[in-house]
Amino acid sequence: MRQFFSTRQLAHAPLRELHNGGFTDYAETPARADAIRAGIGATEDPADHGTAAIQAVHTLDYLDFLQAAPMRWAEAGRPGDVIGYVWPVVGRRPLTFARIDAMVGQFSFDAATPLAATTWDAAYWSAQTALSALDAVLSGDKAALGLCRPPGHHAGADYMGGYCYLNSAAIVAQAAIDAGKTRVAILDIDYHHGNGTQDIFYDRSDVFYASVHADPLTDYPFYWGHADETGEGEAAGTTLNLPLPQGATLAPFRQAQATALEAIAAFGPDLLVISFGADTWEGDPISHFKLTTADYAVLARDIAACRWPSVILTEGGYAVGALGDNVASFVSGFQS
Ligand code: SP5
Ligand code: ZN
Repeated sequence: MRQFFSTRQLAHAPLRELHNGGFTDYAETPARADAIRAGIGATEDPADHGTAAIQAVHTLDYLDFLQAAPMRWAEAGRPGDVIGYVWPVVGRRPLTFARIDAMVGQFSFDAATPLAATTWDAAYWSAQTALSALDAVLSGDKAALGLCRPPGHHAGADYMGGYCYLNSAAIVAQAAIDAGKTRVAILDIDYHHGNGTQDIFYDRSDVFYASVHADPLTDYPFYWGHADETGEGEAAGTTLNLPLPQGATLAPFRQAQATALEAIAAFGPDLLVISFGADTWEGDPISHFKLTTADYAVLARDIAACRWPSVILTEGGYAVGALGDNVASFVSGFQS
């Protein structure tokens, strides 16, 4: 399987995040990418596809914000990374602000996603990595892997959150549609619900979004990923959320994934995008499922058996010491 990664993705390295009432060490570290590379072996540098595919998913205002906010933060005399403290929960209006604190609230949904001067380039190359994996599949490969770090599935069209800035899975799904695919499915098996991906395609009947994740009543991102969210308008029925309780092992996870795969089969995709997070692993420091390293090969075999051309993109997974083995297990299952 061809595997893509750019070392430019490593420069994004926030130190602290606001969590549970205080600052704590940032969990989404560059060391995660090094660990995955050590586990999966050689990767190819992605090609530079430019910004068109990114702009097909994200708004220009948001992309300008991601690039300019760190400079505005510094101009305001602030130390460290851009981080918000106020959010427009009552209703988001298209207001234009000069003050950085208002801007960051407008373009984010949490305080756990710091933005640094190095973030844009790293997120840009994470998206290019995803697009290069798509290229490999569009040119005939059965599957390809994009080592997407920073991850993407929490980022919406005009907001960052959950360590995510550019939504690589959505960018790939949209690029596949723009390349002539008519029906694309996204299977999201990160521990957390991919609220950004769901939001981007919630009213789109040509993209099916299915996710197995921790019940948002107990786990981040709390406000999205509930079972009654199923899509809207002509897209009703093209979103499928399968929340599981904390402590879930392979058996319930595999069963939920089978339910997702059946629904995707009924949809009839000509391409599958997999948002793969290894934060479902039993030792993950911020998550509460109980999958083992060997379980990832089982899950991957079940998906590969469906025989859809597949673009695999990495999302979360914070047990750095096991992350390489966990991603390698998933890749090995896909190929066996
Ligand atoms: C892509 C992804 O898996 N994003 C997950 C974002 C979850 N953020 C909320 C939980 C933050 C916990 N941070 C603990 C840091 C400990 N040093
Ligand atoms: Zn996650």
